[in-house]
Amino acid sequence: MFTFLKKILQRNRINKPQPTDVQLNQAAASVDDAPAPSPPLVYDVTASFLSDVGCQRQINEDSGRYITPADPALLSDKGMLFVVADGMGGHSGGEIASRLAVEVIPRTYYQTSGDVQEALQKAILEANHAIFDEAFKDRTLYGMGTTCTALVLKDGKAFAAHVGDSRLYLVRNDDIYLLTEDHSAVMQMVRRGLLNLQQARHHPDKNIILRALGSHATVEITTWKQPLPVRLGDQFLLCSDGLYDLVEDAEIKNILVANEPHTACEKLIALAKQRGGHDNITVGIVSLEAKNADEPKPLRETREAEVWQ
Ligand SMILES: [Mn+2]
Repeated sequence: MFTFLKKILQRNRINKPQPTDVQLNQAAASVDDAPAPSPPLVYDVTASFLSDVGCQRQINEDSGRYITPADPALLSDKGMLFVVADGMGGHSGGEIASRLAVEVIPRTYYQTSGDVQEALQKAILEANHAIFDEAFKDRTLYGMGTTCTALVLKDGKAFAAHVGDSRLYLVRNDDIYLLTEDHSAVMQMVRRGLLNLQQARHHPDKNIILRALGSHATVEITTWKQPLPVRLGDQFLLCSDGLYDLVEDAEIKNILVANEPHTACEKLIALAKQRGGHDNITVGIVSLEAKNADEPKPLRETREAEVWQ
């Protein structure tokens, strides 16, 4: 395993002592010692996204979406995009903010040529503007915002960007790794040594986030300086806090390892609801499998996340 990758994964491995100041973009600082994959990694991607209102809320303010361009040239140029957004704000603000995020980010991303990470960053900034402008036009929506966690898979590499407390995990070789660090008040207290991770999990302020898309004219986006090389068998999970508040990382891992993506999404949501489902729950699972050369899979159409209740 490449040294830099080992460092990322060890630093972010769940159930190991975790440094609380993990910045994946720093951990992934050098790929100089990484040989080019030869032959290139060939894989099929199976993805499933489900979003559920939960047991206590009246409306679902989460949104999730994944896109595999039907145009082979666009797929080759920009890869596949996966995004989860968890909206907040009065009236229907949260719902509108998260929906705008999952509309504007893919549209802008696929219209922006060039570097993947730059295009992703531009797309998220564009979503920030769109949400902020919408709130400016309709004062009942003032202050609405959304989290955003986005993943791109292209040429055997994963690129990510996030704002807020939605998360990206990786399940690899029967381990689970948290690849994002929540932009939340409790995680800041953990970094400062005021709370441990277990206390943070149950803290009354655990839902206070420090950054959101659309609530201000500008936003600071966390991205990786280097992409993460993927492996066959890797499974990525994007989720809103409605899942990880109620389901432990080890449980998430066990469900992903034992089930294909759609079933795993259903089981994760069912488990969160069984435990109270106090928030909306959105889960997206992206699984990289060996390509079956005899049965080429048709390219998938763009699909909205399904609502499963
Ligand atoms: Mn939430």
